[in-house]
Amino acid sequence: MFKYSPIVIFLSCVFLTACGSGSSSTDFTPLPAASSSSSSGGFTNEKIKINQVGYMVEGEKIAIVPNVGATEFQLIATASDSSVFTGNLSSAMSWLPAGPEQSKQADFSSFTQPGEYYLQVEGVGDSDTFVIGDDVYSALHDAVLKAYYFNRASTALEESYAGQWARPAGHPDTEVRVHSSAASTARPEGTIISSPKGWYDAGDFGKYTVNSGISVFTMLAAYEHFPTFYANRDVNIPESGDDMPDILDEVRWNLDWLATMQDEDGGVYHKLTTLNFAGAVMPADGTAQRYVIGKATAPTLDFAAMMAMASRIYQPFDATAAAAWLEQAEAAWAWAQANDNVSYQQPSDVQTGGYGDGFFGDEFAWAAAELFLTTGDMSYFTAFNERGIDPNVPGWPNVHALPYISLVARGEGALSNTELGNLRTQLIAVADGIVEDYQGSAYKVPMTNNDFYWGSNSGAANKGVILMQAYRETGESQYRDAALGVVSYLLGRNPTDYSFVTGFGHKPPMGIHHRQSEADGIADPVPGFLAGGPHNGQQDECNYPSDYNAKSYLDDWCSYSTNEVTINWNAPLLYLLAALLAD
Ligand code: G3I
Ligand code: 9MR
Repeated sequence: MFKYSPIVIFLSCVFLTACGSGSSSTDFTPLPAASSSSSSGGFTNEKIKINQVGYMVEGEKIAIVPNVGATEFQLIATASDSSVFTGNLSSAMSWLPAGPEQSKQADFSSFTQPGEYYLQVEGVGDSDTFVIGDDVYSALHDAVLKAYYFNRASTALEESYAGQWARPAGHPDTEVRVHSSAASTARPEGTIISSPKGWYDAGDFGKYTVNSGISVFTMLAAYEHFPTFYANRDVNIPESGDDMPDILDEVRWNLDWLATMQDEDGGVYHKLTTLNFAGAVMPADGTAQRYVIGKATAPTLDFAAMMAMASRIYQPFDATAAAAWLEQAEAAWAWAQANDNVSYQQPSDVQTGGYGDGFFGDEFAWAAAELFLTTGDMSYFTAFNERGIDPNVPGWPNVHALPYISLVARGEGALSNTELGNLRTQLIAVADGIVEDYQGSAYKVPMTNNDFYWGSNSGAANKGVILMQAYRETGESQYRDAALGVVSYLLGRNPTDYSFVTGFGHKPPMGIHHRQSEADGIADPVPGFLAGGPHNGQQDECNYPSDYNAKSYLDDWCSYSTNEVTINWNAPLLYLLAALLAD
């Protein structure tokens, strides 16, 4: 704990107009904490941690006040500069991922008047201003969806859609070579195939089938669960105004590419990339030869699941594509039955992303469930059951929960009440564990020290997706509150003080590991992307401000382990925001 002088702060609040303005007033010099070993989240950076984008009217509204002696907080309306709510701070708590710091919670959940506010606590500067309102995540949701447009391969981004981030087309991918690792009798090494469109995976220009799997699932689930929310949602992409919702137009860009990734025997290529990562160049300048690389069980099953799911969802809009995709899904399923244990091995001449996985039970279960829901063929449900897969928090190599989410959402009528009830109970049990972690955490986020791995922010967001399944099923507010906690964590209520989405919040990431954003000469990165987030792996060997998991984050191009962006990290945030907004 640091020492401070309440009198100095009180006087400065009386005499300085800035004190009540919502901007930070730091007219005192707190003494450094004896126990803090780090400058990140240290005293040069101490402030009240809020959701910088804002809070929804109903549900949890909490800010975190680190290292403070005060016991009370005030909520101040910016318009009148007067206090509208006084609350007690919680007792001081520590959170293992944030190191020895002690923080208190300022809980103003019961205050439900929309407007603009800031928080005041004696001994720390005022918080930044924030909004309380029901539409507070609407623009954010749309930007998170629009980010996929910014990562489209094989097309120019026109100014009318991309604004200052307009750019020439990159990677036509009409002359892609079959790598030796992907060769077959029908398509020997060196065969040229056309495999255009799709999204760049991340800050690199690769297109990876496995990582598309969970991304496409999560986006299509958002549409399948909240069709009304998406019906007239215009995010200003070239297809806006056609007869399909924009989210389906956007995902279609990737599905059209995926449909070209299947070999003639039904097996599916693992990825389409160059042999090495490009430098920090614009897409149009990444001109090295591209290859389809590897053919394996995981990409083939992910493909079967995605195409089966897409087939039922696009059926009302494009019956021809829907039929073709289902045929492709079934061919992929058949290939995987005959090749059920082929793991991807990175060839020695290839350096691009691995996305390797050695366990396929969850991918089998997921593909089986999607094929069942699309065809009604019970043998697929039997195949799902035979795998004996239990749900858990999803990630790209771990799709155990995906079949549960689809079956619970869509299984009514096709499954007995007992079958559905069992699936539902298992999914809710995962959410219950997440709620427990949320309630016990000083930052009110369901993240334990073990959850901080490469892409930790997506782990948090995926917990939010699971929580919203339980909320949809039960209507119990504890699940929604914990999901709101995840959103607040990602948007600034965290030890780094960053709102982790580009373009949103008072302190968003500016140096994401994203080639276009690094190379385009524009100060602001492409908006709407969720940064990977803190963890102490530090694989890129950049200079991090702290080794504590929740503080080991660097907003710099150098940090590809914490500050890259990818399609599978944006997707759970998109789902989470859609679920909250559609409620
Ligand atoms: O599987 C182990 C697990 O058993 C263990 O408990 C856990 C603890 O750290 O680690 C798990 O392995 C991690 C693996 O991801 C699976 O989650 C590795 O430590 C971690 O280093 C690995 O990170 C992956 C990273 O590539 C490096 O391979 C990220 O998940 C993955 O998102 C990222 O993907 C890259 C693509 O290759 C290329 N495109 C950009 C993309 C994002 O950075
Ligand atoms: O830029 C690459 C990023 O997209 C990947 O996620 C990351 C891990 O595979 O690798 C990055 O490329 C780095 C390479 O691995 C090592 N040299 C520095 C590259 C980034 O500048």
